[in-house]
Amino acid sequence: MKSYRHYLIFSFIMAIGCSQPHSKVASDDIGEKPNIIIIYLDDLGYGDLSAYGATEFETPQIDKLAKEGMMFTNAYATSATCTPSRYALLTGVYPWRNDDAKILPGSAPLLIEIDQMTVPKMLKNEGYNTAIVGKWHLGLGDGNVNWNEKITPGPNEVGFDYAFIMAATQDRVPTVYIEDGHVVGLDKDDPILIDYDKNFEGEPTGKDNPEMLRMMWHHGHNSSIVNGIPRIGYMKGGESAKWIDEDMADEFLIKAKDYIKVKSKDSKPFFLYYAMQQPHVPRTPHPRFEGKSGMGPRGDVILEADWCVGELMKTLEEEGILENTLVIFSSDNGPVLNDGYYDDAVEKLGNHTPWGPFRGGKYSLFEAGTRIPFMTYWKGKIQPGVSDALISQLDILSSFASMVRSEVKTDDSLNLIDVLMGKSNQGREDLILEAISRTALRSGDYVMIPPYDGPAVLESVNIELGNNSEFQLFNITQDKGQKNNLAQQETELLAKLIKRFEELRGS
Ligand code: NG6
Ligand code: CA
Repeated sequence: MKSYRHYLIFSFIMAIGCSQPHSKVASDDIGEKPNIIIIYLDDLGYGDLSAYGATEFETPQIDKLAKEGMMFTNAYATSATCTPSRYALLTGVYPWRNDDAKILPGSAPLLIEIDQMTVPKMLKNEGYNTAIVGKWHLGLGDGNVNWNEKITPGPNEVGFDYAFIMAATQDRVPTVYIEDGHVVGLDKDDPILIDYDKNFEGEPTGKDNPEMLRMMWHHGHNSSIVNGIPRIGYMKGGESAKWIDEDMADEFLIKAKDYIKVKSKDSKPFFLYYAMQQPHVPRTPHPRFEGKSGMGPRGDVILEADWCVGELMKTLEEEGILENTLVIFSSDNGPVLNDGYYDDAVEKLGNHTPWGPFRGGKYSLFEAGTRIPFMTYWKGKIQPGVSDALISQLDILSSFASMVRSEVKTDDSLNLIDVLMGKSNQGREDLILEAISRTALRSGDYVMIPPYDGPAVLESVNIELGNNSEFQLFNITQDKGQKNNLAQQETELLAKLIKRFEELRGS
């Protein structure tokens, strides 16, 4: 209510005091403080939703957000892997500015500086209650975490009032939930020890004890065994705290729903970052979803995620806050089939194309690495539509800041609130794309990839990385599959884009 009153006073002053017309910004959204939910999937590809063209299964709940909200077709994650994308999403800073923003082990220290601005911090300053439920993967503690005591700094120190997280990924130890800095269900007499270099004496591993496995590793993932699944990193102890993989979707959903139910009765607005684990490996659908996609566990967990989104949206409706909640849906990077386990993702794919019309996938500088599904939904506020405006997850910080009338912005994060609200099609002119520390430029209709050493294909996952000894230039609007390298023929354009790339990269 307070914000609305401010808005009225502001409008009144504008009306009496200014002969100038109002700014072209959609002024009726400025000063609004809706609840905000970011639903963020892990490794979900552009082509993994029926709204984005998947034909081999249906994702009706997520499609509803796309069809009844704004569905973006030129939206990007900041990076083709998780940690850097999540870093940029929360900080509004390009991940390549931070040398440590790479896929982190579960024992890595907190990547975000505690005095750094973040989306939750900015919203908290503007009166929001803030929470994360789900995957963190941005490091915890100071690099020498004792998992048996309070784990700090972490999400609570970078702006989240409430945090229920897994530290890194489903395939990395520690395989436990952490709630506001404390391992959930820990028995102090069975302390957790974590090591990413060497095993603890006498503990079985995926490498030496294949007879104990119910999911076989393909590459990596052959260290400690938890629930019959071999992981990355070594873990000892913490038996009572270990998660059950098949229950993870339900656990996160229950926490997210509980948070919404409590906070919807509060006078403050809330921000919930619901960071789901699907369809990252190991893919472990709840038995309710097993076999449902006919595509093996990868398809099944996408259907599971779709159901979770539906349940979350139902909760908003039941709590009567659907019309007061802005929901953003996206994914942290492009798709991968075999990401280290034999789980039929390749064998049972059939005609499904997780990468949509694009080339590459997770880890790739080609388009499918970072072009992801993205939609904004706000019942009654955002009119259904499709937008081809160029936007990045980087832009969330400055856009939300503008909406809630915070002064916060970063150089990298653009205020595109009108685009997110479907009121303008004026997106970015350009954007730096990143994939495992290599960068490229998207500018207008074009993508320019500078020469990079290294293999053309990451054999273990069978994905083209985008490396080439020559410059690559594609018209990504006409040539979505990046088949036609224009670098030789469009030399002037290439030179212009190289210059722009260097300006943006500051090199
Ligand atoms: C890689 C893992 C992969 C996945 C990825 C992180 C190996 C061989 N591969 O190193 O399975 O965990 O890291 O994925 O260990 S991400 O989506 O969190 O970036
Ligand atoms: Ca990911």
